[in-house]
Amino acid sequence: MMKTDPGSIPCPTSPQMSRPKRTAWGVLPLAVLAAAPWLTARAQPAALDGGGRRAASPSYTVDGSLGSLTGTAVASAPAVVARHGYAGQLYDLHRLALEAAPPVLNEGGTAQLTAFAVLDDATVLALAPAQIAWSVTSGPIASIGAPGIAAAALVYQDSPATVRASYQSIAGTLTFVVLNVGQDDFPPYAGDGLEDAWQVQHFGLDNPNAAPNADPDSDGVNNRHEFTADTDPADPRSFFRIQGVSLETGFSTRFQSSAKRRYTLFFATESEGGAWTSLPQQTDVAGTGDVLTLTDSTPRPGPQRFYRVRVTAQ
Ligand SMILES: [Ca+2]
Ligand SMILES: [Ca+2]
Ligand SMILES: [Ca+2]
Repeated sequence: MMKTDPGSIPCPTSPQMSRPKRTAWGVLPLAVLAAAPWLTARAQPAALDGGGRRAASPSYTVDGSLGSLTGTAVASAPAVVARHGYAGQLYDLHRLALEAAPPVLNEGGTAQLTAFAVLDDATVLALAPAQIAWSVTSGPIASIGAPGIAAAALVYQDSPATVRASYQSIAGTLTFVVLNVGQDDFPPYAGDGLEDAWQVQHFGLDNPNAAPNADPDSDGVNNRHEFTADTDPADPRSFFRIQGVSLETGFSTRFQSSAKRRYTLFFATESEGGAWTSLPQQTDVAGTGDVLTLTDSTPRPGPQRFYRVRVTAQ
């Protein structure tokens, strides 16, 4: 910085008005401030950031780097937002952000739960699993062990589950889906050959009347056959049967169908114990949920013909 002697300030009434100026006018205001006895502040112009080089003034030096001490850094996995250039940071916890990996969990499987603290300045602080207290709010989560491993229970249908995390004074919840992978593994209906969702639909979660050989509606058709035909096992009027036949164009038969089942028409030209043959155009016909008609329009030899209908799950 250039220094200026206050005694050299030009005076309009001085004879020196005609003499050449010997001081640059650009520094005059600073010289006045330095000399004024009623002011204590002193301006010392200098670069504050040398962009990685040393910046200095008569009173201090600064070693800095624009590249690493400023700005915001963001990482996606794990999700972290950090602001640099501060010796320390004071913040308030705003909320918890929770994640599950994988986000959709198979029944009987496990998922890693993770929590992040979202701060009041929108930055994110990663939290160690041991810092979080986890609990199950609802749904088929059998347990949450350390460090944040959630174990899914067996289910009879795709089911939502909600877990809760707490950290210091804040808490958050996360809801995800537990997928029904096996159709016959849900206790106490596991391994009996009947679809668990069908058993729960008609008998609730734990009912001995749901057993395959039981016939709780006393219509002579047990639950195994009621399930195969997707009829109502609690309604004695509901079971699979042929409702009528017609010989106008070959042979036609009609019956109440289920939209969740498929139907095939077979024929035999001898006795019922003979060889059954399916009709190509009447094989695995999708049910409609209404009355369905299957037809054999081809003339068959012999005095007698026999027909039957097979029903299978989709
Ligand atoms: Ca299941
Ligand atoms: Ca079952
Ligand atoms: Ca029955």
